[in-house]
Amino acid sequence: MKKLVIATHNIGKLTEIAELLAPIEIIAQSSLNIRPVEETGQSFVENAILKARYASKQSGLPALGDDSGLVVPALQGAPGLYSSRYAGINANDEANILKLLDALKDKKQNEREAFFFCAIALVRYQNDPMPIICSGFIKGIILSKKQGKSGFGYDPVFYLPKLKRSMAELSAAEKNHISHRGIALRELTTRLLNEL
Ligand code: ITT
Repeated sequence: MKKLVIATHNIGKLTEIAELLAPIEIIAQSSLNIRPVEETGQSFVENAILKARYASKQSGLPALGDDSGLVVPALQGAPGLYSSRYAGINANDEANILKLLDALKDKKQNEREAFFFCAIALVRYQNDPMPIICSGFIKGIILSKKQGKSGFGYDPVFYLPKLKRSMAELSAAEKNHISHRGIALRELTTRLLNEL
């Protein structure tokens, strides 16, 4: 597989995926004028497949979908599938973080436990009956204020106790090494190599 359409409009995700999948030539779906598909699934995996299939249908190329988010068990799994629009349909990272910190403000320390989860689906063609599905997760603690400037999304409030830093205080390489997306994409590359 030489060319792969990446079914995301999120620049942060795209950058991480490009680094982890080199030397495959990746094509952002926005550069092909492919609109985001409606995310109607009930799980990250279902939405990752929806994104990949739609991008493959529109482009005629193999495509990869990433559906990911932050899961806080003490908030019944929120923001979950709605992580990118937690504070509203056009919410930015700042507004989403503020809403999260507000939702957790009266919670006990052990209720600030959270997970980043990432599902990756790769379809070789639109109707691929055996998409490659990989996933990864990482556990952390939600801080009460932002720390660090790297990464994207909820990274500045996602604290990694073992590293004593937030995800936004890691370099891109350090984040890729441990992150939910890094884990899922390394599994994907192993699976792709086994197909050659
Ligand atoms: P696409 O659908 O175009 O891929 P999106 O940002 O809407 O972009 P999702 O529906 O998968 O993608 O939502 C993912 C959200 O979860 C993302 O916007 C962040 O708020 C959060 N998220 C996912 N991975 C993250 C990471 O590595 N670091 C911080 N936040 C992350």
